[in-house]
Amino acid sequence: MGYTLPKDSLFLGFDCSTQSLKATVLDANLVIVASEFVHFDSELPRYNTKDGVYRDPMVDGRIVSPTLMWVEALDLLLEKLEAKVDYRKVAAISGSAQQHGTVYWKKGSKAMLASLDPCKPLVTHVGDAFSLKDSPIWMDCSTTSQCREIENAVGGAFELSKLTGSCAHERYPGPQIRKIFETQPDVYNDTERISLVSSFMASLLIGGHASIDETDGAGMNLMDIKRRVWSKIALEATAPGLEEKLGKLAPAHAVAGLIAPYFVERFQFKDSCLIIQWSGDNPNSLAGLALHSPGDMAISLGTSDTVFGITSEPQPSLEGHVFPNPVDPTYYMVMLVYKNGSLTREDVRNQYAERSWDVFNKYLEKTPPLNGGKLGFFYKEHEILPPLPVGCHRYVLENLSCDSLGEIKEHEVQEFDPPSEVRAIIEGQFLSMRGHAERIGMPTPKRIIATGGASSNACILKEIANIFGCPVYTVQRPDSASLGAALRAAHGWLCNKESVFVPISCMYEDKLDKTSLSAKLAIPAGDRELISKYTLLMKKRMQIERNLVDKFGRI
Ligand code: ADP
Ligand code: XUL
Repeated sequence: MGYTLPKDSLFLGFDCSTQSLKATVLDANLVIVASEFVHFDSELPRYNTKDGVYRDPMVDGRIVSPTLMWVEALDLLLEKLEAKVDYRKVAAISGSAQQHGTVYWKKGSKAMLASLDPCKPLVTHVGDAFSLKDSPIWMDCSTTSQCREIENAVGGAFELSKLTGSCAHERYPGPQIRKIFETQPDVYNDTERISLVSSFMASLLIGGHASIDETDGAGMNLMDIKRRVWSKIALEATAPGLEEKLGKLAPAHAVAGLIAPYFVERFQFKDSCLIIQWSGDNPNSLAGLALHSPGDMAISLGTSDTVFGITSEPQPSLEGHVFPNPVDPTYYMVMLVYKNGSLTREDVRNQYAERSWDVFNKYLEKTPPLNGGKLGFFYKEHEILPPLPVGCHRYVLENLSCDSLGEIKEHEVQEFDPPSEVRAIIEGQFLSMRGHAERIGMPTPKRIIATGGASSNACILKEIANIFGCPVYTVQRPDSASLGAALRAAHGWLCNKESVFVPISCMYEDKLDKTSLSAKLAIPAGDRELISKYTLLMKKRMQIERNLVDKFGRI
């Protein structure tokens, strides 16, 4: 059965990502009618961030963002968007945020949130609301010892993965919270509530502490993935009294609350405007890309690179992540995450391609597929997958033309010529995605939908089609996360109206092409012969990667 949304209504979706806060507005036909963004570094220069973050020079791997910058960005974005959107028509708002970042609300902050004065900007009200000024974010990797402590306490990495959907990861809230409990006990004790970036932004909008949604909650090493409740054993392994500080979990399609009077008076939203639970950026992208069946794969090329798909039978492992599907409670999403995404590509571009994507693309076009056997591993940041420290490793492979893995030998080199550096980073990143996706049992993709900033680059998409051997699609806007959030706002509104869960596809079934959710073929599948050569190269790469992890891997 198809459902229609009220004719004149609008649905607003945000995405609080690493580098910017974005917004997308959908009308009742699920067509984008407006979008806007605030770029943190350039538009909020007083926070002095670089790429939206602070890298702590004193503590190796500690990466945080100023919590108040996100607060100020919300007011600023609403001011910018006001010229384009009649806020009185907005029936519901939802959002997306970088996953895993944590916000620490001080004791008494609930009362502060409940009394926001519309005459003054948000930032003046919550300036003193946090027990920790800067929020540890997904790029942080300073919690290795806490990861091991938590894993050991629950019976090992694989046990934790079976229980929560992932083994312990440095960027996950469980280890982050444990580190604060261990190293700053006063901060931990003074904390009334811990939010994820997603539930934090929802909290501002409802003027109260919003629940953490089950999907983003799965990315914490704290939630029982099967039962979708906090896991007592994981909580105990992390910090005392934690359950109370986390509050309740809620499904991603649930209503978090009505919009706070602050936004009604300051921006003229209707007081009946619903705030639907916010969730993580990757889950929101899954919704925004309308992924619906196993074999649909998405590659998001943002600050981080992620690969994700859908499954009904998740198999938690040591490398990927399992989350509940944010728009279908019967399914799960599986995901791989790379920290060295766009910023590492930019680094190679700046060093070898005159700081220009045009030159970068020219180099990609003039170098042959397989790069004459030049294979690179580029880690500008500590990598998650594989767990390797900062560094670059370059190899030249011999006998690549033969069919047997055993006969291909490698020798290490210091540097390639600039065009080969460019091809090496691109081929390396996508060969790794293919190798790891196969290893965690993601179905062979029938099609790939590319999204995120770098998906606007057709030369990069061509390499994806060649390496994976399937067609690559793109969407109207590379920012699928805020689009997914706007769609989820409409979905949550509908579920609330019907007082029952409504499958999201009912909203666009038979008319996907007329909505802004449709995907367009960007690059057809690559040549079959080339794909089998890439298969061999991928296997060789996985072998070398294993050796690198044995030699340099973080324990
Ligand atoms: P996030 O949402 O994580 O903040 P985005 O998805 O907005 O990030 O992506 C931003 C990144 O997109 C930039 O860091 C930049 O490297 C990359 N990007 C933008 N245009 C291109 C291009 N033409 N080719 C490759 N990468 C690009
Ligand atoms: C996912 C992850 C990143 C962030 C980036 O596990 O760490 O993709 O969500 O915003």
